[in-house]
Amino acid sequence: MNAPPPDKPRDGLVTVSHGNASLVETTDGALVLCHHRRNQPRPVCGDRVRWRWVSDSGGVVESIRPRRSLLERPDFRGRPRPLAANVTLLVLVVAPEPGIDTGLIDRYLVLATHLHARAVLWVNKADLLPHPELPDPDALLRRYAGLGMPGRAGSVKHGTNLDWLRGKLADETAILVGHSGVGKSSLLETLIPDLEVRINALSEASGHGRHTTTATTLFHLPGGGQLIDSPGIRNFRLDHMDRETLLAAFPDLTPYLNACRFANCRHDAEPGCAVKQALAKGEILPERLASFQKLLAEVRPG
Ligand SMILES: Nc1nc2c(ncn2[C@@H]2O[C@H](COP(=O)(O)OP(=O)(O)O)[C@@H](O)[C@H]2O)c(=O)[nH]1
Ligand SMILES: [Mg+2]
Ligand SMILES: [Zn+2]
Repeated sequence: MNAPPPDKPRDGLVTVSHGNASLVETTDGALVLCHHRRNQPRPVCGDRVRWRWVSDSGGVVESIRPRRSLLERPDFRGRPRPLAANVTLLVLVVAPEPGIDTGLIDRYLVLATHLHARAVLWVNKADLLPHPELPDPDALLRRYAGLGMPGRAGSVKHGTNLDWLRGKLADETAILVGHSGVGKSSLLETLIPDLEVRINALSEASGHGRHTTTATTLFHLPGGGQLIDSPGIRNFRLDHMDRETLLAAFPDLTPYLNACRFANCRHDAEPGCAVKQALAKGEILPERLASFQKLLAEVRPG
């Protein structure tokens, strides 16, 4: 590739960001290693950037386009560190093995609300259903569909219901999240048949030899849309989110939370507790209330 100097800024998409450089996908679909400017915010996976050539093989990121959203996770000191930008869809993968933790689903629902992103629930390993430790996947899927997180049970192993998921992914910038062992890597390999070829192209373009599978990376889907694979998303806390965001993710509880006799009701043993009454009548689920109270302790007060 020959660069006509002096080069003008061009549009690009950050595929993967290392410490001081990003692999930027050009509008022609080529990958260019672009260094980051010092004293400038660091681009992350999913960022739309302006970049330009500085040599015949490499470039520099000039600026980051305004972000639609920024997904962060805490670093070792608990400070939020940017992980991926412009995510529009969270794909939460759960599975009967290693087991389904509804608290985790509730947590991701809050994250989606915080990002103004859509969310879908993929119950993987449906070939293992019915499962003695999993109550009723249909009830679970109905519950979360009612909360704005539509879902399906399917199997990567048997290829069932994958077209439903492909349909949800088209035109989105999606990120795969969920516990280790649920099948995220298997899903990525199925959704992107030439994954290995693409990973090799990334390694070659970054000049680092092997592409590290621990780096948050964006892949294009054959049916349109982009999928971000991020091993780092596993742990995240809600401390940088606010109470309003949490409430917005619990529309099933909000009608009751302010209806108790005492404004400072802890929904424990106080008389006239609307939440306890709703629980007794089966209008709200104990699991959801437990999630809410746990998450409330984590969010920013106010
Ligand atoms: N029975 C069954 N096993 C699956 C399915 N999808 C993935 N697995 C297996 O689950 C294990 C964990 O999968 P992996 O993709 O590494 O999960 P990850 O940790 O979320 O990336 C592997 O042994 C997979 O072969 C499925 O649909 N059914
Ligand atoms: Mg994996
Ligand atoms: Zn109460």
